[in-house]
Amino acid sequence: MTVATQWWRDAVIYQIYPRSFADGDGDGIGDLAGIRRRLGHLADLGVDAIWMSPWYPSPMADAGYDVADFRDIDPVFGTLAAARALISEAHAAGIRLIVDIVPNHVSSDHPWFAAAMAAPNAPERDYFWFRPGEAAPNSWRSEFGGPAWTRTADGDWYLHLFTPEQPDLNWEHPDVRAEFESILRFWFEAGVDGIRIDSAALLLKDPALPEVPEHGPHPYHDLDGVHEIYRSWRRLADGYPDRALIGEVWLPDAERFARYLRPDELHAAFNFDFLGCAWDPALLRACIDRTLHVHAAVGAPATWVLSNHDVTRHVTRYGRSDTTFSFATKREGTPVDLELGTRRARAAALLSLSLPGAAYVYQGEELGLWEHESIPAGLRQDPMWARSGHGRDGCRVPLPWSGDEPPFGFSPTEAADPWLPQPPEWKDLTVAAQTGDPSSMLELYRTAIRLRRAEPGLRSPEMAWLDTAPGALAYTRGPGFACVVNLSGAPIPLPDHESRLLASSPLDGELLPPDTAVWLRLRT
Ligand code: TEU
Repeated sequence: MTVATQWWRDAVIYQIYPRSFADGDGDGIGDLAGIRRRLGHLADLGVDAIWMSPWYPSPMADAGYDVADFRDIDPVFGTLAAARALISEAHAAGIRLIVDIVPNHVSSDHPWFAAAMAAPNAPERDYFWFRPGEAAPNSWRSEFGGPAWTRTADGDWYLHLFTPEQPDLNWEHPDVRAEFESILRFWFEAGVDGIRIDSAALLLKDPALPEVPEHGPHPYHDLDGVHEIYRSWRRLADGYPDRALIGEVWLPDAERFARYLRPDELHAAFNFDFLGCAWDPALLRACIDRTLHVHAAVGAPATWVLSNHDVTRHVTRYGRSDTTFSFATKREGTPVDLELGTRRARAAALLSLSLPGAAYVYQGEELGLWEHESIPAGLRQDPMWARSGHGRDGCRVPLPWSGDEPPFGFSPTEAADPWLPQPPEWKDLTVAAQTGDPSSMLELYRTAIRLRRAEPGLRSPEMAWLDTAPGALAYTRGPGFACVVNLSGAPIPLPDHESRLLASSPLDGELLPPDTAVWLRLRT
C-alpha cells in the first residue's frame, strides 16, 4: 500500500463501535477478538476502511472517549498485539483502518491528570485548565449538561467540556502538542491508514475564559488558532504514504467548516449538515449543493454521513414527523413509524452511496437497526443521559448476528448479558436472517457498495442535477449513471434510461413510488 491513492476521497468507511460490534470472550462487551472473527462481514459488505471508535485503556466514564493511555488497548477489548493483528488482517482483506484520537481531553486516570491532582503546585496543572477562586471561573456548561468546572479538594477548579472524568487539555502548552504528535507517529508507525479527530474544533480556549457571548466570537469553539495545530498534523501525516486526517467538526457555518479542509490541513471531515438535514427534497438539495460548493472551493472530498454513535439512528429519525437531528431536540420516545423510517433509510442509502465523495456507514445501519428507545433507566450507561436526560445508548446496542433471541450471536453461548439490552424484535434483523434475502437492507447495502465500485459513472467526480418531478431529486454521475429519489407523496415517472441497476423498494411498473430511490444506467 505504498502507491498514493488518496483512497479517502471516495471510500466507503465503516464505523466500528468496539463495545457493540462482536464479543469474542463472552463478557457481554464487544472486543478485538470479536471484530477479527467477524471481519468477513465487512469484506462481504465491501467496505474500503474501518474507523475504530476508541479502544484505548479507559475507565469508560464516556465509553472510551476518556483515554488513560493512547498507546495501548483496554484489556476489555484485548491487547496491543491483537490490535496489530487486526490491522494486518484488515489490510490482507483489502480494508484500511482508521483510529480515533481524542485530543481535547484525557481521562482523569491519565498519568498527567493524576500528577496534576497530586499537589496544587504540580507542574502538570499547566497541561490542563486549573484556576483558583471561590466560584468557578465562568458559567460554561458541559456538552453533556451541568457545569463545565469541577472543584478539587484543594480548592482549584478545572475545566471539562464533557464529564468531570474528561479534563480538557491546555493546547497552549508545547508539551501537549508534542505528546499528540508523538501519538500520531505511534499509530502511523503501527500501520494505521488514518486518524479520526474527536471534537476537533474545541481544542483551543480563550485564556481569558470569558462568558459565552450571545453574539460574537465563541471562547472555545472553532478558535482561529486551531488551524495551526492541524497544519502541523498535516505536515506530520504527509511524512507517511497515503494517510488521512478526518475531523469531527460540528459547525453550522459551512464556510468556517471548510477552513479545516484547506489543502494544508485535514483531508476530510464528517458532514453533520447532511446528517441533521430533514427528509425533504428542497432542504436536501440545498444541503448537497452547499456541501459540494464549499468542498470544491478547498479541493477536499465531500463526506456523506447518516448516523454515528452519538445520534439517533436514521431509521428512527426518518420515521418521525420531524426528521431533522439536533442534540437539543432528540424527541426520544415521540411517535415513530419504523416501516416508513426503514423505507426512507433504504432510499437514503442509495442517495448517500451515489453522491460524489466518501460515504460513512455506522455499524448496524446496514442491518436497518433502529434506535432502541425503551432501555430501562437502570441499564443506561451514557453519561449524557445521567447529566441531561438525553442519551446515546439507543444507537449503541450490540449488533444482532444470528439466532432468534438475545444475544443474537453477539457473544458466544453461555456468555454474560450484552452490556446494553437488545430488542427481541431484532431477530428479523440479524446478519444471518438478512443474508440471501434480496429484499433485505443488508443485501441492498451489499449490492449498492458492489455497484459503486463497478459502475464507471459512480467513480466519476462529476455530478449534475437532472430535471425531474417536483418533490424528487435526480442527478447524473458521469454520462452513464443517474440516481432518482422520490421524496414526494405521489409516484413519478423515471427519466429515459437503458436499464435499472438497483431500487430501494419495488417499482410500480414504470413509476417510482414515494420514499424510493433508484439507480439507472443511462443510454450514452
Ligand atoms: O463527540 C463530540 C461532541 O459531541 C461535540 O462535538 C458536541 O456535540 C458539539 O461540540 C456540539 O456543538 C465526540 C464523540 O463522538 C462522543 O462520543 C464523545 O462523547 C465526545 O466527543 C467526548 O469525547
